[in-house]
Amino acid sequence: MTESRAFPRFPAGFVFGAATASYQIEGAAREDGRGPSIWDTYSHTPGLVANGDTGDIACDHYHRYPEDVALLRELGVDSYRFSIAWPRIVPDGSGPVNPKGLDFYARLVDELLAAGIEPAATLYHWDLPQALEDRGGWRVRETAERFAEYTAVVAGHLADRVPRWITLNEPWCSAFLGYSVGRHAPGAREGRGALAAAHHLLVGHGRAVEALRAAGVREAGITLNLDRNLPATGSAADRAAVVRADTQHNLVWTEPLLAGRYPHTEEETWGELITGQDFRRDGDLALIGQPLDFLGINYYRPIVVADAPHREPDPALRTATDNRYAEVRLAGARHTAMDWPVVPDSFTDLLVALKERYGDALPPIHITENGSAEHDEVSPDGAVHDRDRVAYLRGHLTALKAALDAGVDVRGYYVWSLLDNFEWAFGYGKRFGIVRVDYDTQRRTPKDSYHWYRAMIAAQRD
Ligand code: IFM
Repeated sequence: MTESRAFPRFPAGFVFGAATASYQIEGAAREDGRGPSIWDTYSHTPGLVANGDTGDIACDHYHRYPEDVALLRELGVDSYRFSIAWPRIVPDGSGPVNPKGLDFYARLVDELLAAGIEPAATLYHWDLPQALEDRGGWRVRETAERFAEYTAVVAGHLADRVPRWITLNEPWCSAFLGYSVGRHAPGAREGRGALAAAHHLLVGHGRAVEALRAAGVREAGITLNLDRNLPATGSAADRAAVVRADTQHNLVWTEPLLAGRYPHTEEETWGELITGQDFRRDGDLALIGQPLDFLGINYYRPIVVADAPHREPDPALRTATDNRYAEVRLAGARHTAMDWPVVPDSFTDLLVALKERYGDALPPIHITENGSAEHDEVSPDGAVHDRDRVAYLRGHLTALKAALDAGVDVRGYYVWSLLDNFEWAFGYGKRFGIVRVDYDTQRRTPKDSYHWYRAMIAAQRD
């Protein structure tokens, strides 16, 4: 299984890493002055998260981080991507800073550096302080300002030791799953609110980049979950549906970030983003589109899209999503435990298409997440022989190498995830880790995929 000839070979200096996020692994939700976040509120609301799961304890990483850093060192990664919990640093969203929160991340960073691992910090992986949501959340511009202040505090403390910074993780999820579909915190189902959230997240990103630059960080970027949308058939209607899906999921972010403009009204979608919204201000596009050192991309699967002209629009959502298309199951593909199709070639195609669209305006790319949830079982020998995850990782790393060979400037790859963890509305039922976590005992067991990834990294250095 671990013969080196089976491994794709990456250029010298290519960064291999593993990723996690604060609410998904830390636990210690009420410890050392941490304030409540929107995910505490959401997960404690009956019926919203599978099995009533919450992040109260999660992987108890807050206490067990030395063990987790030891796992990373043994894995041989160059870099570890973690996120900082805003409500640990500024428990009320504004006002006093909590020194114990800063200390926790300083200890984690020091532990990583001592293990020879470069820290990569995400500033916002969805755990907004509840106090800010109570004042309007991402619907209001004030939240973007508070985000910049929090960023300045954290960067002022850690910029000397953390070279790579990510402002936002997957703002599409924050804006649309959070404020339109209601499947993520804060669970709102609004039209205009979601559009305002999308815009204010981008403004917050721009203000945070300014704060990171002022603190002298080496690399600043943002992470997007970009979709590879495929037409269900070759019909003109399905191809038009793909344009609508691309506009809503991808271009709404990449156009302002990389091309300094809002997306066009292709297929009459997102009209509201084009015509003047009162939450927009002069200068916003310049702020949002300032140069980045890298673009983070999270990729998991393609989405097959079909025209759905007769779908009844949901009045609450009609200004936020164009639901004149539907997702279709991809016949013939293996599906993961998330029911996501496994199509590594789509990964190559997504990256090549991005390069074709943006050319030299596309900054170097880091794949900040890629991985799969599988139906893992513990074997009688105590091991987890997660063959499907190994095949997924092998396929996607090979597809990534094909994108490099096609001329896409990709500098790094972070597997999602180091640990099994709290998979948002799915709770603990979905396992993405290359290390199994027994949630009763908190015992960590490296799976076969961990050993495979370790051998793959080691093979690069032969
Ligand atoms: O677990 C999430 C992560 O928080 C964000 N990107 C997708 C992952 C898998 O769903």
